[in-house]
Amino acid sequence: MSVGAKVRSQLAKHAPKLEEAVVRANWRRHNRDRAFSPEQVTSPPLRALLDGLSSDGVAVGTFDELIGDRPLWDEAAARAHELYAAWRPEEEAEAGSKASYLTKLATGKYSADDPFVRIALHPNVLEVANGYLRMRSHLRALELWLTRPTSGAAVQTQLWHRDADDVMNVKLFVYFTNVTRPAGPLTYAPGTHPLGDRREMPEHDEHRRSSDEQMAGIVPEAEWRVLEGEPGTIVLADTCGYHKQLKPESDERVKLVCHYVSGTPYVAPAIEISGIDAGALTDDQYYAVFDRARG
Ligand SMILES: O=C(O)CCC(=O)C(=O)O
Repeated sequence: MSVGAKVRSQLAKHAPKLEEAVVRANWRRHNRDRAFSPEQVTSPPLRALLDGLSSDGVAVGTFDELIGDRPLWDEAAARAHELYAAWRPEEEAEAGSKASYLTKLATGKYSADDPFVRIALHPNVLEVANGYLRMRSHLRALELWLTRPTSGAAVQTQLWHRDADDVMNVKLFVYFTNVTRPAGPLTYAPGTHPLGDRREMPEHDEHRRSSDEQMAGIVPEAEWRVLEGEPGTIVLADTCGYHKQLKPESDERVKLVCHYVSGTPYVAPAIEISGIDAGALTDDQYYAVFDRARG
C-alpha cells in the first residue's frame, strides 16, 4: 500500500468526513479540465431542480418543467409502451435475484435519433446534472426499466443502499407509468448524498444493505421521500446517497434511467450511440457522449 493510501485508510477510520473531503478534492482536481459552474444555471425551473438536488440529494419535477418538449415526450412515451408491449416474460428468474423483479426493456446500444438519447442529451438535463457535479458529466448508461411485484421480502435494490459508482453521480428517472406506492417508487433518505450532512453509514448486512429500522437510525422515517408520480414525472437523484425501491406490492413500473458520472468513475461505461453528428453537439453534449473535450 502506498503512503497516500495508508494515510487515506487511517483518515477513513478516524475522520471519515475529512477523508471524504480529501477524496472529493482529489476528484475535482482530476476533473478540473471539465469544470462547470453552477452559476450558469439561471432558468428558474432548472435552478429549483438543481437547488433541491444539491440540498437533499433528490429533486422531483415534471418533464414539462425540465425539458418542455411535448413532441419528444410523446415519442418517448410511445417507444416505452411499444417496448413494454413487446416484452415477454423469460423463464423464471431465481427468487431473490435482481432479474426476478427488474427487466431492462432497453439498454446498451442506441441510435442518435432515439427519443431516449435525445432526452438523456437534452441541454437542460445536462445543465442540471453538470451544475450539481460542477463538471461536464459523461452519460454512462441509459436504460428503460420494467419493475414487477414479487412475493417474499424486499431484496437487493429494494433494501437501503448507496451506489459506489463514483464520488458523486446524477441519475435522471423519467416515469412512463403511474408510480404510486403499490408500484414501488424510488425512496430516498435526504441529506445522505455526498454534499449532505447525514453521511453516517447505518448498520447493514454483508452486502452493505440496510433495513428500514437500520436506516431510521440515521434519517427518521418521517423524512424519507417516497417519490410517487404520474407519467411525465421526473426525478433527479444522486444515488451515492441512501435510496431503495419501495417493494412493489401489486403494480408494475416503467421508467427511463439516465446515469451521469464524472471523467473518473469507478465503473465502466455501458452505452454505445451510433449515428452521432459530432459537429452538431454542444460542448456539454460532446462531453456527455465522448467523455472528453472537442478537438
Ligand atoms: O428502482 C428504483 O427505484 C431504485 C433504483 C436504484 O437502486 C438505483 O438506480 O441505484
